[in-house]
Amino acid sequence: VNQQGCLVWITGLSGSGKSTLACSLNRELHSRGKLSYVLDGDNLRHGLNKNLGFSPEDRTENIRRVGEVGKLFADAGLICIASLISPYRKDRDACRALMTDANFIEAMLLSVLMNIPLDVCERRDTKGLYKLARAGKIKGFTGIDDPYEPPLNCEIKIEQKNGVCPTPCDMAAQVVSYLDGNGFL
Ligand code: GGZ
Repeated sequence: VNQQGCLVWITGLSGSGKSTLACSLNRELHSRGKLSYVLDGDNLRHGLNKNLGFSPEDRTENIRRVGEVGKLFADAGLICIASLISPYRKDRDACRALMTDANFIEAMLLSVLMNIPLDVCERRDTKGLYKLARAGKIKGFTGIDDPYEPPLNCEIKIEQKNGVCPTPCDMAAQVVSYLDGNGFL
């Protein structure tokens, strides 16, 4: 593989479009002949992380594990795309620190913030989870009764323009353009 690995870390609220971006980016990279792989928080919770819930401690452990796995993929030269709410700044910072001392190749973590307002995510409510959280049937739901701390130092921000969310294609293009401009493609 003639490719510099990296870990693209997508953070944001439930329903902000993280998985959609991850999937679209993965497809775009494949079409360019690049090796990439998606680590999706929600999916990993059925396997690697199935013993974890949503307490602050469990979220921290969830993010730590995905960070470690992502580091391995990046060390192997892949563009690894991690898609997790990862609501706490300290947990994301720990992943970034982990990557800094990756020793095989100079792997890097790029943080992507899905900067989509809570009311937009809540209106989408694709899985009906916000409704359950508002009704008190899910406790500790991110954005409702558990905090989301946006990154202060992200490389890429995905945002609405004139109240319209970018398409999956546009979001992927924004990340691809960053990767291209920084020697990862
Ligand atoms: C947030 C929750 C919760 C609580 C279940 N808070 O939108 P989804 O449904 O499909 O994705 C969310 C997923 C979050 O998993 P992560 O591994 O990304 O979270 S974290 O990074 O915080 O560890 C959501 C669903 O699980 N979900 N309960 N209480 N999201």
